[in-house]
Amino acid sequence: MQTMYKHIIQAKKDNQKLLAVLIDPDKIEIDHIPDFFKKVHAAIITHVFVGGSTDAEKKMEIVVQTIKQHTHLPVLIFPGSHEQITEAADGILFLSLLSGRNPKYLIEQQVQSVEKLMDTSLEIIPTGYILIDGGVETAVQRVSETKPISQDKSEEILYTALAGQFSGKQLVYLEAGSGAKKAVKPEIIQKVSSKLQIPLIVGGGIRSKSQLNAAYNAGADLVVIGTAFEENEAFLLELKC
Ligand code: 1GP
Repeated sequence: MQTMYKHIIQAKKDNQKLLAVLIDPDKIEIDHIPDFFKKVHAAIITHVFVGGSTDAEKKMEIVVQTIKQHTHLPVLIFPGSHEQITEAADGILFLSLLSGRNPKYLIEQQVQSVEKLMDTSLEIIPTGYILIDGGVETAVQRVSETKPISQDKSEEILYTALAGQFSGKQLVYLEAGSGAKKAVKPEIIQKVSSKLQIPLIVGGGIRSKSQLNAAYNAGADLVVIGTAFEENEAFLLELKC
């Protein structure tokens, strides 16, 4: 049963906007998780995403387990590779990198993850992942060896998102990349959200309340913020419930 996905769909219908904090296991100290989550719970955060392009210290499992001990928010893995999959989470964004033409991230990683996922209790949410130029070379770009789509090519972004929907993805994620200089432009979010029937996630480079609201007003259903919270936890307190 897709409990979390149903909730996202319902939120979209009710125009209730969702906000995920992205936790990169390479960047968080385990001891800091309890304090960090006190701030998360004071803010309007609705989801926790955990993952990164790499998991150099193989901390994914312990990070997810510790987070689960300190929150009742839904925890979804946002994995950079099949090695990051852990049963400790509630669900997984089962990503295909639709903007790229690297078979490794279109299907190979997905096939390699099946052994872990075939008897899983994780909720699997098929997600079309679209990398968009955020003005700097991002980790996703380096690791996936793919090029992002230019923000000038809004038609290509729209067609890629719709190709994802037509091929059965349940979510589309417009990603400017972690630490992007330029977030996905509201005009692009608007163009995609006006045609897309499935929920739209937007992330990468969002650092202020005004950018967050601009993404929501343009039609993002769920926004993901990582770097801005890592660098300035006080930003969580600006987004009070
Ligand atoms: C990256 O979209 C997320 O995968 C979040 O990006 O770290 O720039 O907030 P930031």
